[in-house]
Amino acid sequence: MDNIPNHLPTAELQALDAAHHLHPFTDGDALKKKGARVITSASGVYLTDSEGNKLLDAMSGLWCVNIGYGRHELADAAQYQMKQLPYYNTFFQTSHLPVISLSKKLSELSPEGFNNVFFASSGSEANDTNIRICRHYWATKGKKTKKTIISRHNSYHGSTMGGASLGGMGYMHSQGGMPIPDIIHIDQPYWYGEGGDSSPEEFGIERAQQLELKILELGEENVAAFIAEPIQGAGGVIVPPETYWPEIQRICDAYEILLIADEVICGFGRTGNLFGSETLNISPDIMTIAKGLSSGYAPIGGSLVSDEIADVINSSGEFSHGYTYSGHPVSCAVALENLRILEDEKIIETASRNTMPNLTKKWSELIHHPLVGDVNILGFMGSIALTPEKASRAKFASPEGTVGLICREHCFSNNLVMRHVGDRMVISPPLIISNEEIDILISRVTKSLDQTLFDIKKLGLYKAS
Ligand code: PXG
Repeated sequence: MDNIPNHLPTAELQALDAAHHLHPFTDGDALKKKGARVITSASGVYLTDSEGNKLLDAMSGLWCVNIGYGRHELADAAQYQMKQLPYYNTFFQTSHLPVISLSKKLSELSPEGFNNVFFASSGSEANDTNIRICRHYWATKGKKTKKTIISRHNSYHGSTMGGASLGGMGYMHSQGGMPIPDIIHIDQPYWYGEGGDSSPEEFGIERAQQLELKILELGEENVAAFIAEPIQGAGGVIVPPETYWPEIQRICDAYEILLIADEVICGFGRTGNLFGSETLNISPDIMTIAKGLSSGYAPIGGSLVSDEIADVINSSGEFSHGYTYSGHPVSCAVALENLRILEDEKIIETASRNTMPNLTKKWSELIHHPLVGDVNILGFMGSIALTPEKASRAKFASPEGTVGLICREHCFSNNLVMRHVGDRMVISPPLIISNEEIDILISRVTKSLDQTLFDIKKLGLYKAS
């Protein structure tokens, strides 16, 4: 079945959606006025909406559909598993075939010294697990005061109380009393926006050294871990200066703290290797995984932990933590099939050899557009910063995100899904995007930028703050 046949007219679907569905990260009243875009099917890199429009999805859904849409092998794997064993848990000394196979597979694929995984159903849950694991790890080792986790402003680690607290989004913290205790944020390595007159190299070192200063301020005996995305995704695809990660690694090695690499977006090929940590030469103790693990076809996440952490947790008596769906058999079967396709079809190798360099080249040329002040790209994570004044890296006088939103709307009208984060535009296409589709993507981005420039001039928004 390619589509839900004979669905209701779009306006009726939108009215039902508005009446009964509370959307994530959405202004409900604004959505009610406008009506949701209803997606009905998808194939490859294209989505089809209820009006029959075909949109190029340059966001892989929400950074997750790494193998592209429409791979029926994953549907077959899910169907087989649902018939065989739709559910069983992994609590109380039980297990099942898909979770055993996936755990083994992930151990084979992970860097040396990573042979254990704790499963969740999402990246948020997995990061909540990480809070539990790293605090329990230190307590088991007799270091009960090592509880504080250092994270970064403008990082994204999920939307549960734990995940959102780890994340550095002020607008999330302000709704519901976050961050929870013992989570502290340092500044992000965002040179274009915050680097002032320093060079990117100097700035990368300075921002990394904030970690060391924070450890010294809090006392090493009170710090459990540092968590970071190898490349910030939801914060606007911020590729850190080259000096940043080596300095962070030096600090994490020099002090007795755990390093958690949140690979929820970077993992499973997005940066050209299986993990972003490989691309950026990071040696973490824990890696958060989700999204690309199943290419979004089924909800699954997890925490890959070092052997040392697994040994300590195993020796601690009962670890009183887990989710009904930890290691859900259908999600595990789907993830296994996804990993098989990624491997057998050499999707990551092909992208990193062929399409990633091509997109990098063409994306980088967008710097010549009058509205673009900055281009960031690594693998298939790209961003551009919109600016009214390239030379000074100025922001717009209008509230942040006004121009970005205008641009995103033009993208939609041009049948392109590109997200805006404030006035940065971001992309994260499926790994299977072809060079011809990259040309279509770039031409739609360029057209949308031209239309945005035209509009903001007309509206008087082409002004620096
Ligand atoms: N860590 C990172 C690095 C993420 O990007 C999560 C954890 C949480 O995963 P779950 O599966 O709980 O959503 C994420 C999720 C956006 C956007 O608009 C980004 C995410 C989720 C939803 C929207 O950029 N990232």
